[in-house]
Amino acid sequence: MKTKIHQSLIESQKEGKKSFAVLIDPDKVEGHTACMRIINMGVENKVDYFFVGGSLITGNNFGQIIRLIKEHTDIPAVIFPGSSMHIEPEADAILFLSLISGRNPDLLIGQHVVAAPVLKRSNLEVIPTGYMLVESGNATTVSYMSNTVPIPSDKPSVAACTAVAGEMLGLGLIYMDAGSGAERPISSKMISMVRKSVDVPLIVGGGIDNAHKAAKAYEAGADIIVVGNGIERNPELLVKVAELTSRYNQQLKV
Ligand code: 1GP
Repeated sequence: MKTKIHQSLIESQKEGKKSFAVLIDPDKVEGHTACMRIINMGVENKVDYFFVGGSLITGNNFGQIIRLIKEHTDIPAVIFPGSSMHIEPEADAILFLSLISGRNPDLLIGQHVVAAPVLKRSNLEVIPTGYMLVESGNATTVSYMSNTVPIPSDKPSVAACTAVAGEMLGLGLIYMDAGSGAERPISSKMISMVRKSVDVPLIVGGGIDNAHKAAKAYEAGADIIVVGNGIERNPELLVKVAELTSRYNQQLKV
């Protein structure tokens, strides 16, 4: 089984290096030009990953976005799936998300059984990921679509125990998500408690719509941050978060 991207995330974490993933939600980029704009900005600013996906995809441009990324960049295209329907063999990897904050068996194991034979035949790197939704003020698409109750934002110990259980089950990444367009990103306290509780790389996303929030997530212990909605509204945010990430990583060299 391929482990290249996962291994690289583990190496980066060991070195204290931060990574920046730009989330492209296929329903939110309209047309080739808009998509290429984000891809080109990602290349110019050396983002680490493109995540592609969302909890609900209504259009048919998912595969096309992955192909554009593959044709124009060496930046890995990582599928962030909402269901077993969201598999595109041309991508580099897929986050094989188990929604461990919820108690919906379909998203803990059901969709995975359906996806398994397709993934087995593909050349995709499958990265087992403990996916944790955290309450963020408003009801997000993912909280509604997943039919689960997110972890209360003021219960960092619940988040920490959930992450530890995920790690004990062998999941190789933890992804804490406040949901796309979240009113409030995940608190520093919760990120920091989860960071101290597990050894696997930690992804944080949802509601990071300015560089200050991105910095707070990094400082609290996120190894990878994911920004989608904020970049769709203001593409310059991609430049700012890339600069921030690069500054963090430069400090490691001195
Ligand atoms: C959502 O974590 C991602 O699942 C990114 O969230 O779109 O709010 O940046 P935003």
